[in-house]
Amino acid sequence: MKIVLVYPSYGEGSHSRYFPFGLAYVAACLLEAGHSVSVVDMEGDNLSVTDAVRQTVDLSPRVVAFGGMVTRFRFVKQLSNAIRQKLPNVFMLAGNSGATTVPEIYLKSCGLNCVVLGEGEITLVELMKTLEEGSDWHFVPGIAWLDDKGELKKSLHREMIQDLDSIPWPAWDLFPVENYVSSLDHRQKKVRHMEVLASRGCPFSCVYCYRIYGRKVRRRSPESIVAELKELVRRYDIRYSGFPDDLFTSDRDFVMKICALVKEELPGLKWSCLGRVNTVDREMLLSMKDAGCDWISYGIESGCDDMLKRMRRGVTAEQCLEAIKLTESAGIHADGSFIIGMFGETRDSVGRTVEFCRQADITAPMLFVTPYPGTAIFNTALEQGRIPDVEKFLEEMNSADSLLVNLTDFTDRELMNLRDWAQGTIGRNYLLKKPFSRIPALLLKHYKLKGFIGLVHDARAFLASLLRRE
Ligand code: B12
Ligand code: SF4
Repeated sequence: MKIVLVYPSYGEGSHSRYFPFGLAYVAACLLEAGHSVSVVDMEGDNLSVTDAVRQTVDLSPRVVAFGGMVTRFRFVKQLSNAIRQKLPNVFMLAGNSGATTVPEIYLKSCGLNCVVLGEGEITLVELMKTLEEGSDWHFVPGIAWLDDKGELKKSLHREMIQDLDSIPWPAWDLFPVENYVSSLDHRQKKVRHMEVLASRGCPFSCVYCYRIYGRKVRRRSPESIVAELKELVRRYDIRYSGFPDDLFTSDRDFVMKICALVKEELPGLKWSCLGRVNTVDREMLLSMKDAGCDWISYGIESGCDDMLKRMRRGVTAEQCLEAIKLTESAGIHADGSFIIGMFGETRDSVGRTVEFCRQADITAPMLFVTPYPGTAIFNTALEQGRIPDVEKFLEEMNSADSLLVNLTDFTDRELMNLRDWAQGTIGRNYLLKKPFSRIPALLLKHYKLKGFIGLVHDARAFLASLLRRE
């Protein structure tokens, strides 16, 4: 069957390029099942909505399927409505975190025939088989649709895939892979890169997080992971990789085995991962360093224990500080992510986060807490009437750089000022700790990324932060 997979853009003018692993996995399974699969990639090819619609329509597909996380909803909506006008009989569906958590909105606003809930590999293949055979697709487990009265219906629950090694590797070549490999990586560095997913699932319960893969952690075999890395080096000459898994560092034996294999079979490859602070120890970090790991990003979120408790992080600020110091002392750069604006946030709690960053000697963007669908805080915010129009909220979503839903007792303006103050102070403390090496390095990086005008803009923002007081 002729299927077009569409990767919606993240935002107009966005320069980031994030390889769509979800779509690439389902594409690989569709190819394996013998379907004819094409990709229209707004992000990878930098397409406008008009171009993406034209490319899709020109392919005359029987099925159009949209991917992309919830932040890309507005593009799914624009694309799907335009495609429906030109191809009234095409079967349209969407998958990924947005379609899974707010299926009704996707179905109603995008004119979709159904959405795929959760893991898509097996569900989509079964759905396509059923469509091809002309049988009733409503019985395929793992989907949702609207009935004649416009009410949401769901088929039986789809069990998670237990053996991750049974899933084929992502179908990289269907996408403009060179554009991804040669784009800036998540550290804003230009090095040929492509990441690899090593596991799925997370047992923790952070209130701002949505776990599409459930609480049980499933891991691929280290052999399969390293074989995939070798294939990426062979095919695309990648020099840098990474594991953006929720919990890459949570199983010591698993990490140690991967390190041993990477060291032996891929000497010279550098890589990064996401980490959880209470799952690393010195010996493990040294092995990771030895195997090429040069960067770990920890989800720290706050430097205040009370806020960490409210977030149900299950760790303390002290543990976060220790992990960062341990990581740096093992020769690996430690990075952290921070959020501001949780229920109960105060000036004092934000001040503690700023102080935490000073002690840890790190800088990081501070994003606004956003109650993404599927999270505990989304439900609370809805109950409290803080999201009066969910669809509008989805359409406005971005990378959490602007305040969309205020969960605090501050006014919007106060919270935004507090964020600017905290962000500025964290950056200033960091730069002024080693001014002669850090300030020129930062200016050079910004010049490379944004050109002279961007550089002037950032320099002014830095100077303004020196003057700002909270
Ligand atoms: C890597 C990653 C990123 C990368 C970029 C990813 C990308 N390609 O855009 C970076 C670091 C940039 C990033 C940023 C953000 N991220 Co992020 N990210 C992830 C992470 C860790 C892995 C995503 C991934 O590749 N997974 C592996 C693939 C295989 O899984 P998948 O995409 O879910 O695909 C499966 C199913 O969803 C489904 N599926 C997917 N697509 C399709 C399509 C079809 C047609 C079908 C049938 C099925 C299907 O089948 C796939 C295979 O089983 C997830 C957490 C997670 N465990 O998934 C968070 C996650 C997706 N991110 C999230 C968030 C909130 C963000 C940010 C908004 C954070 C922020 N505050 O700035 C930004 C937004 C960025 C943007 N540009 O849109 C949330 C989304 C929450 C939600 N309710 O939707 C997640 C779930 C984290 C979390 N646990 O809360 N992210
Ligand atoms: S934030 Fe990380 S540790 Fe917390 S539930 Fe989400 S994936 Fe798990």
